[in-house]
Amino acid sequence: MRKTKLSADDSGDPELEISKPKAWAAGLPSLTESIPRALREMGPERSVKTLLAMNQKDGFDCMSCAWPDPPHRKTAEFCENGAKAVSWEADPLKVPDTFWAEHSVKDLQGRTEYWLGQQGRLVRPVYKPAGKDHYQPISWDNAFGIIARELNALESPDEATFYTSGRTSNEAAFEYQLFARAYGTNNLPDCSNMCHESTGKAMGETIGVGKCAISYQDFAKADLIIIMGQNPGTCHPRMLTALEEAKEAGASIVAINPLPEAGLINFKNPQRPRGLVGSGTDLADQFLQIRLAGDMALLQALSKRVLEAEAAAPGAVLDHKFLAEHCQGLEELKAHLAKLDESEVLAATGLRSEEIDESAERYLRADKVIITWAMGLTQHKKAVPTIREIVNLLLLRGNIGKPGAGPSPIRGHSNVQGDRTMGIWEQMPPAFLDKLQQEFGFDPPRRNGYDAVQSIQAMRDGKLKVFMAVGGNLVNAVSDTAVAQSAMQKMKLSVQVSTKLNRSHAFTGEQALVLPTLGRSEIDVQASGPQFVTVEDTVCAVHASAGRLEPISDMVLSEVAIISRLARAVLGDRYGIDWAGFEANYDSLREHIGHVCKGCEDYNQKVRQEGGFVLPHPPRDSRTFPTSTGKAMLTVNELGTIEVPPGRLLLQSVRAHDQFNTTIYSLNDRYRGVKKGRHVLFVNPEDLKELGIEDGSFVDIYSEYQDSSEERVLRQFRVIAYPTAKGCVCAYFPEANVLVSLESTAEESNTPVSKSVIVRLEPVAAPETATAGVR
Ligand SMILES: Nc1nc2c(c(=O)[nH]1)N[C@H]1C(S)=C(S)[C@@H](COP(=O)(O)OP(=O)(O)OC[C@H]3O[C@@H](n4cnc5c(=O)[nH]c(N)nc54)[C@H](O)[C@@H]3O)O[C@H]1N2
Ligand SMILES: Nc1nc2c(c(=O)[nH]1)N[C@H]1C(S)=C(S)[C@@H](COP(=O)(O)OP(=O)(O)OC[C@H]3O[C@@H](n4cnc5c(=O)[nH]c(N)nc54)[C@H](O)[C@@H]3O)O[C@H]1N2
Ligand code: SF4
Ligand SMILES: [Mo]
Repeated sequence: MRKTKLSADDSGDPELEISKPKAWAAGLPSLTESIPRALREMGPERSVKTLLAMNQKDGFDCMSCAWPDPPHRKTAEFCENGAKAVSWEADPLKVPDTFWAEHSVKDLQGRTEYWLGQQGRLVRPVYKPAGKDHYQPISWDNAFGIIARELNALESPDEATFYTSGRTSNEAAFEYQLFARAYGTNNLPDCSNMCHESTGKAMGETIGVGKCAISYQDFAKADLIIIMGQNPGTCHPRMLTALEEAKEAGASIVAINPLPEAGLINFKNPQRPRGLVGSGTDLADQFLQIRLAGDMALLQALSKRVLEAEAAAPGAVLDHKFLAEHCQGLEELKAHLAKLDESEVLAATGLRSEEIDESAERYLRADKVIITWAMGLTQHKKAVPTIREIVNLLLLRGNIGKPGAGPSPIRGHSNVQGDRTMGIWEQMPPAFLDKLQQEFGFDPPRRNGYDAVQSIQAMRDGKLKVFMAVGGNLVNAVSDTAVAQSAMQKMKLSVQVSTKLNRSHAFTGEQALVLPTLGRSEIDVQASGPQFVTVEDTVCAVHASAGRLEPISDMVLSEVAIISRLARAVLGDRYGIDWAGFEANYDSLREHIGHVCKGCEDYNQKVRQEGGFVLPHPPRDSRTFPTSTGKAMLTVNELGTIEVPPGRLLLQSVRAHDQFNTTIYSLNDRYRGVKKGRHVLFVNPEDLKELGIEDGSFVDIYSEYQDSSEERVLRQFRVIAYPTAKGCVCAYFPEANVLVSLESTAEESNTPVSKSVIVRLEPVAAPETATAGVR
């Protein structure tokens, strides 16, 4: 059967092909790409069963991104990347039992993510004993016994850390945080620490809720949608449908990005006949090609222009009633922005004054404005103040808590937002911990735990001994890959609950366990019968999800079952929590969720309503702002710009079209014109000329993080002349993580600064395996 197995080391990208980047996204190629892939990977029966059930009211939630489902579903309610995600998960190929004897851990270390993912589904628990270099099959009971032995031997529960990736269901997430806290620690890092943490921090402080303040229907009601630091064509493809509908209803769109991303410019809707063959919809009315990390300056400049317009026509520009009733901090903001230096803005953004004027005019002409954003804003040193500036700009004209308006962070993983609602956070507020105490009768630990970066630092520094992860691939997703790998290798025990192999299974503690789990596409039957789980999307809509496929193997357990059995092994009957009851019937978990989690009252009943329910959001629903002052806060943020020394460039890392985070579906990035290779660096042609580097040649990329003596380098990357903003280069995540110092994190949110790394390029000879790779 199928499966092109690439060699372990595909550096040099021997078959690399480069073509012109695309101006448009989706359309026919998205169907011709996704359907054959599904058929090839899953076969016809599984393809029909999965694709037609995906995102349907009685089906399962797409496991890829957190984009919401429209109120009225079509028969095929998925995009190309949703199809890739389910094809990857519902792969009928199994990692054979013989695999573990054939491949040592050392051997796995030499394999790429792509190769590891191609080996098929994990179907039995495996254990790597101390001093051995091979995993070997083990029974579930013995696996839980080992975890219990190691956890119960620790001097303090704070010597263990419990990571979650955002695919985990609400039920499993609630149970997992309950287990960690009953065991005695708040060490609950998650992928959100590396993702929208900056958003949560900025919005929590300024409007009182760290989540998106609009509903799906608001897109079609907006006059203006500003898309900042986001690549929806690849990362939230069905958002393009919502944007197309908004345009048809009269909205204009401004896109702000250093890269002219395909979907931002034009969209050919694969769900409509004319989208398949025609020229599609021009999406962005204005494209601002901003420099990396220039957004804070731009947002301040926009707010300043709004305030100047008000000064020129007093009473006609600001939403005075809203500001007076609901906000505070206007005078301070005015005084601060009056001092804003336009030349600093132009230097930081790389934009012309007229471009900023035009955006400001668009903002002033619109009564209802939505601003969306993703990793292009959250993974910078000044991410939190930048997002506070989004809030400033919106508040000035009352663009929140009314139809068609509001701040709209677009989440990444399909249930990353739900996991937080369920209590996966190293710093859950006291109100949540009090509820937990009332519900379960034990006093949860109150001291904040470690986040993702702090966990790796604590491992490196010998403060942690056990690492456990429900999903994800922390070693390869976090910054400073080499540091993360060796930090993990200091653990006494590492445990990964996973569907497929990844590099976190290759960099392990002294002892290691890999526990195979069901995916979302699979039927989950427990003692009380078939179960469903629940998830929350980026617009706070919660709904049920039930798989359609027979499980890959009867050896595999659901995440809820794994956590339940683990808790029983580790805690016995401590606090009298009915872990076995949770596993038998997920309703019992949902009963507790209803009592503990904010907005989840009557959870069992509400998630059974058709289409689920939407969580309350006071700023969105009633312009109530649960901040420390009870008002929405306009804030003063000191502009911080990055000084890039001469001859140096600013590097960001992005996702290719054929990947989901560290999962690599193929080595192609269709929209950017790259095929069969990932070791590439996109550079502005003028920068190449200034540096005397040729398009198609090879460079070593050195990161120049000031406070560090360590050398961080990516070797032999091929340079591609590309229309990125001047001075700004781009490579792929996760490869580029090697360049991000663990200590380089965003102020206030501690998110790795993956989108602005100062780098130096050094020309080198082509690797022996490289071919011309020409256009
Ligand atoms: N197919 C697919 N879908 C995904 C994922 C995936 O890997 N693959 N991952 C999921 C996850 S977890 C997440 S968090 C989301 C991520 O969704 P995105 O944030 O859209 O993904 P990135 O590839 O990180 O792209 C960042 C975008 O921001 C731009 N950018 C970078 N720096 C700046 C800046 O300083 N200013 C501005 N204005 N723009 C900037 C980049 O050019 C790029 O277009 O996608 C989710 N969906
Ligand atoms: N340089 C750089 N670094 C980044 C980013 C960046 O833009 N640039 N982005 C950051 C962001 S936004 C994020 S969200 C993180 C992502 O960090 P993670 O969430 O840790 O990484 P993923 O690659 O999404 O995890 C993939 C693994 O999850 C497992 N898995 C898949 N489905 C399931 C399931 O249903 N159950 C279980 N138990 N396991 C499953 C599979 O084994 C798979 O290999 O990376 C961050 N790192
Ligand atoms: S937009 Fe996101 S959630 Fe929707 S089908 Fe595509 S990948 Fe899945
Ligand atoms: Mo993310």
